[in-house]
This record gives sequence, C-alpha cells and structure tokens, in this order.
Amino acid sequence: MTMDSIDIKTLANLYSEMLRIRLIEEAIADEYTKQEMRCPTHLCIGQEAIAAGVCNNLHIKDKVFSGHRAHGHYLAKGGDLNAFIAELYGCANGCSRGYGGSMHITDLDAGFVGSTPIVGGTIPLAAGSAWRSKLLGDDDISVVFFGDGCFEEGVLHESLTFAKLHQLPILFVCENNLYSVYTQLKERQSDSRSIAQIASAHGIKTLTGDGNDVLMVDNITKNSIEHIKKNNGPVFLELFTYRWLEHCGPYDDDELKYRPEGELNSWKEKCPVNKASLLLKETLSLDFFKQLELEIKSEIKQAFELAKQCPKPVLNQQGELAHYA
Ligand SMILES: Cc1ncc(C[n+]2csc(CCOP(=O)(O)OP(=O)(O)O)c2C)c(N)n1
Ligand SMILES: [Mg+2]
Repeated sequence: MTMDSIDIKTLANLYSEMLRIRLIEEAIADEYTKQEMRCPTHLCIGQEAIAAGVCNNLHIKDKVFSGHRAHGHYLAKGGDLNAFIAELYGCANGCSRGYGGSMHITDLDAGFVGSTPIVGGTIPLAAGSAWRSKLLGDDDISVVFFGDGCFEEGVLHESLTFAKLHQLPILFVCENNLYSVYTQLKERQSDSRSIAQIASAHGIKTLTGDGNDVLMVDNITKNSIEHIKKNNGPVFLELFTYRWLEHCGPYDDDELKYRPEGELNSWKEKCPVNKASLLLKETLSLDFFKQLELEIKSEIKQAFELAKQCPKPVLNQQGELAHYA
C-alpha cells in the first residue's frame, strides 16, 4: 500500500495512538522494577495496532471490555492517563480508586466498562451489555477484547451462541498472539480447525486479519461496525499478533525457550509501530515524529510524577485501606 491510496491523517492518528501506548508501556516497564507499583502487570508491547485500530472506530458511548492485558484498550478508548498511572500505584485518585491495579481498570466516562483477569470473565458481561443496548434500542456497540486463551473457556462459546441467537450489537475481538502464558496454541487446540472456524461455526460473521497492520485492523473494524449497525448481528475478529515481553511483568523471557528460537525476532520485524512510521515517513517530515514523541513523553512524565506524589494506600487497624472513605 502506498501513501497515495490511504488517508495520511487517519494513519497519523493511528500511529500516534500506537506510539503513545508503546511509550506508556515502556515507561511502566522501566518504573516497574522499582517495586512501587505493587500489582501484576501484563504489558501489550507488540500488540498496539489492535487497540488503536479497533478503538478508532468507536464512539465514547460504545462500551469496551477487556481482560488482564488491557492497558492499550483502555488508553485507545480514551481512558485518562493520569488516572490510569495513579491506579497502578494504588492511589485513591486512580481510575478504579486504587482498588484494582493493572488488571481491574474501569472508566465509565470513557466507555471503558471494565477489565478483569479471569480469562474470559468479561465476555458474558459484554454480551449482557449488548443485550441491554438491544432491549433499550440505543445505538451503542459493545466490544470485548480477549486472547486466544479464551477458546479454552466454555463461557466464550456460550456467549457466542447467545449473541448470535439474539443478534446482539457486539464485536468480539480475539487477539491471537499464539500463546496462553507458556503454552502454544497448537498444544491447546486441534490444528484441524482454526479459532475463526470455531467462531464462524456459531453462525457469527467472522473475519481474520493481520493484527500488526493498523490500517487493516481499522478497515476490518469499520466494516464490522457497519454490519452490526445494520442490525445484522455480532461480528467476530481473529487478529494475529505477538507479545514481545514475558506474559506478566516488565522483562523479556526468551531465555525460557518456550517460544521457538527466532520467533520473537521475526515478529519484532513486523512491529506495528514501525510499519506505520515507515509509511508516514514517505510524506511527513522528521519534525512531526520528534514533536509527537516529545509531547507524549512529557504527558507520561507528568502522569508518573502525579502518581508518585499521591497518598499511597495504608492499612488501618481493621486491615482496611485507610485512605478510602
Ligand atoms: C479462568 C482462568 N484460568 C486461568 C487463568 C490464568 N491465566 C492468566 S492469563 C492466562 C493466559 C491467557 O492467554 P490469552 O487469553 O491468550 O491472553 P494473552 O495473555 O496471550 O494476552 C492464564 C491461563 C486465569 N486468570 N483465569
Ligand atoms: Mg494469547
């Protein structure tokens, strides 16, 4: 694809969103080692295009749900950065009032209903939210992001059946990064049928795509939302991508050898952020890139400074967090 055939403004926005997520995740990884953030943290470095491309097509009122690897989804949906970083530090002004940490993020003002670490746990909640929209006749769409690991959870299949039966306005987004913790997909699922085939066997319109190509994700999502808004029922997306860091935490874990040698590097070559920047560099000056990075880094610095200054949770004599009324 060349810059002639795409809208530069759209790509620049998608790129900015991905870069912002990347830089925020990198800052969290750097700060995490100081052990001031005391919540398990699943970073989405390498997977940013899915969050950016899907959320680019959503309105603030659309409802997003996610799981343990939710940072990118929250940020792309318009969640507040200061409140998010504060949440990681357990501050009372965090988006979940400091109770939730990285894996329980919520921000109703941004239409980010919630994320929980129970694998598959938010899928039926999203179906319920879509059913509510259907019953009320509002125009909202519910979107749920989840990993390939959810295919081992019965509730996913129950939710797909229910969503199809009631023709619900819901977009299922499976981020297939080929692993559930240390276990490859091919050790968990028969290779005689793909995730997309299983989803489509529920009668749901199913599309697959390169989850590291933000323009493709944006385009597929646009088409999916058109389908949903015409009252044609749910859509299921299987988007292929790859997690760069360890399953949980700020480090690389390639030395554990659960991924074939060279696999991580081959995916790094397909970096979604680089891919978009290469296209943009055909048209935009280096100043654009420098300025953008400066702005994002300054926003991040401020968010960490604020979070570090806020009162931290302390236990009272009853063992409760004392800074909550
Ligand atoms: C019901 C349940 N079973 C097991 C776990 C432990 N667990 C946490 S994350 C995870 C892997 C999920 O993999 P996937 O859904 O592919 O998401 P990814 O981490 O690859 O983004 C597992 C098994 C859990 N949190 N909940
Ligand atoms: Mg996975």
